[in-house]
Amino acid sequence: MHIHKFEKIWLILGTVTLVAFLSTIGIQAFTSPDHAPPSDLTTIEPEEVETTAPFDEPGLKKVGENEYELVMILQSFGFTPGEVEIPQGAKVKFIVTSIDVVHGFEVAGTNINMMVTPGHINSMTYTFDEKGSFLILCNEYCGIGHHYMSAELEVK
Ligand SMILES: [Cu+2]
Repeated sequence: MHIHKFEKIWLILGTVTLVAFLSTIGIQAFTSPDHAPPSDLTTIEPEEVETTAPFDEPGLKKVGENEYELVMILQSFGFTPGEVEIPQGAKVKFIVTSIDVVHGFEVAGTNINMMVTPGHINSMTYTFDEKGSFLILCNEYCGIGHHYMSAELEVK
């Protein structure tokens, strides 16, 4: 069987590209920390969120040298607490859950973005290197008042 020279080149190029891309995905899946298992494997009884630790005391807690935990409850149509002040340079672990329906937890301008499902606890860590105000918003349509659902995060 005769294969034209250009066709051979394209076949080799296609095969090499495919192997390169699949290898990249394979290597990344096992080595990149960004591909850790999802945080929401921890579960919670949605009816008992407000009486279960750490959600019985929502807010910012200092857990180490410039390290904080921010516990937040999401409900239609707001966040508890609704305003948070964080010192500049602090490493913050967000721990969030929903008491009613599926909400979104996004800190605009950062890569913090979680889908918050009732019955599950989500967490994510982020370091705020620069001062400024950040808007926390719900980015999953959760009902008629969804567009009012936001909170303020101030890095001082
Ligand atoms: Cu919403």
